[in-house]
Amino acid sequence: FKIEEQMHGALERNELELYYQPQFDVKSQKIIGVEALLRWHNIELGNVTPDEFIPIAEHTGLIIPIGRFVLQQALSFLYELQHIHHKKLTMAVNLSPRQFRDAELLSFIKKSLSIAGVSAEYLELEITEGVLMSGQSHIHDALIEISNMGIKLSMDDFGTGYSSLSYLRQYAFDVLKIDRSFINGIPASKEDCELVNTIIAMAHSLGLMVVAEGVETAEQLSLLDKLNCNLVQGYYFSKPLPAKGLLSFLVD
Ligand code: G
Ligand code: G
Ligand code: MN
Ligand code: NA
Repeated sequence: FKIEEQMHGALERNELELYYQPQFDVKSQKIIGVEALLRWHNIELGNVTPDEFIPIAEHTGLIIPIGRFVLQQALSFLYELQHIHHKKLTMAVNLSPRQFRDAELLSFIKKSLSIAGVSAEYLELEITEGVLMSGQSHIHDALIEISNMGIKLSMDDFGTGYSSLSYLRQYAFDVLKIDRSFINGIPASKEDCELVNTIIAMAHSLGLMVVAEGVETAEQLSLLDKLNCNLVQGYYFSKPLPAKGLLSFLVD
């Protein structure tokens, strides 16, 4: 209850901040983009993790204004990265199921891209199977329109829910992100190695780029390279960083 009560004023009190976790190309080991991850610091509650507050934001509907704030912040930082720091990076933003019930979602995204002055191909929207499972037609239409706009669609946390091949075929996904619970098990667990191998091969057969999440060791990276994984994200390279921290990471 305390979290819900404090969440109502979090935006107005400027308590929300985006962190950015770099994503790297496995072969070149160069940074190719970042994922925006929301952080909340409240005077009374301290740091509250997104796993705690996102479900409450969803349930209360606060995810609508918060999600808009996230998109605007992320796109304005993307402009800065591209046009001030001359880094042609991509920006991945998480969308939760409730945001698709906002009739203005698509027009808001369009307007925000145009105000920020960045082109759609550099924006990637991450969704989980939870978004697709409802099977609602407005979600179907929204996903089609998102890809028609040139925005990249990414399937997040792949392997954890009711991940289904048919979702990947039915919608124009560009990216598949293997959940870090699988990456955690490699190379030690034979089963996880086999699963990761199979997921990568399947994704490639559907023309998707594959991101491994939660890469923490050189051994994991080297196996992912052998399995032809395209991109990696994880503490081995960098934790999520505040905007300033990311900028110093880029120049170092
Ligand atoms: O940053 P961290 O690993 O603690 O994130 C935990 C979860 O919160 C992840 O599943 C992530 O997708 C989700 N999350 C983080 N930031 C956002 C956001 O801006 N919007 C939504 N919808 N989810 C987010
Ligand atoms: O959106 P998604 O569910 O993928 O959220 C990513 C979450 O994973 C973020 O909260 C981020 O802080 C966390 N994370 C990113 N890299 C690592 C990692 O290497 N190890 C662990 N344990 N967590 C990570
Ligand atoms: Mn994500
Ligand atoms: Na994930």
